[in-house]
Amino acid sequence: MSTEPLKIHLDDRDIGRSLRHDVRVGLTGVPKWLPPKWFYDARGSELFEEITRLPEYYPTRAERAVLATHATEIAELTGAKTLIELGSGSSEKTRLLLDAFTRRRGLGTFVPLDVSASALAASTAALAADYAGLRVRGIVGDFTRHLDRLPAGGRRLVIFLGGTIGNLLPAERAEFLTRTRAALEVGDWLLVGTDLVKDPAVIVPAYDDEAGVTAEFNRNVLRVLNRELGADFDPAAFTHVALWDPEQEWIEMRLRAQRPVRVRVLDLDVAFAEGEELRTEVSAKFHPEGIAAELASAGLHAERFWTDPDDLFGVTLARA
Ligand code: AVJ
Repeated sequence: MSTEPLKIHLDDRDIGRSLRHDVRVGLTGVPKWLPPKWFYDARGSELFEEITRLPEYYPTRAERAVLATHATEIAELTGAKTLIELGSGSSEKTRLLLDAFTRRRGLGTFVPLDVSASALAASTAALAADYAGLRVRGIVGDFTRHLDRLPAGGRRLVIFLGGTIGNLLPAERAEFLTRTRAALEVGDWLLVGTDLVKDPAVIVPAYDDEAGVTAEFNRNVLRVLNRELGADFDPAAFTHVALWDPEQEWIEMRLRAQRPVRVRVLDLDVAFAEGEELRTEVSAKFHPEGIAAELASAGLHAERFWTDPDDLFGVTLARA
């Protein structure tokens, strides 16, 4: 086993600066909004792990089924020497791929990239202990900003799992894919997981579960603002809303003020009217043809597309 020290492209000062910027822009915007990346402090990451085990939240199980069935094929087709995971989190599903690459031999390095140094330190230590002979080189960074810092050379496979690409708005997604392509060389690969468009009666409960875990996850962003910026949100004054937008084909999560609310944050005095909503997340769903077309516009060629037996979730393997 070997773990190298984390490469830090994002420190607490950068994170603080970008949080303050996002809060200033989002809470003075009409309508109000916040980017979903601020959900994931330690508590938010735990709540998300809990979400992935809920009966209503199908994406994690469906994607795991795809990877379990096709990991060997992915290892063989790509013959990757370096595996790079964007937004790696706990790297749990990644183990299916690492197992397949281990059986095949030839993979030398695993590079998880995540904004959370603590999550990364824990996952790199665990992976290096379990995969003898694998170099684990964690990078603390933001996948929308640090794609130019990926290690060069040696037949690379970049993976972006979980459907997290759906958190980006269409223009951001196009930019992300273009930058990913620019970071790759001809012959390198991208594996991307996308939740698929289906009956909203299946999608909406995944974002509005019976046990209320997603509601707590959603409200957690207010606790992050209270702790990190000294804001005075009362999370109990906001109810969780999950809405399917049939035109955009995405889920929106919002927090709705139950009563008129006034919040002090930074040097702002933010007023919510009763019933006013704060958008906290967009989670886009995809059609197979749309995914291939978006990849192609960025110069990435979809060579395989797999789904789980219930066609809930898609995984695309594309070549640069
Ligand atoms: C981690 C972004 C893939 O959009 O389904 C889960 C986050 N939000 N429940 C998703 C999430 C509400 C999740 N991603």
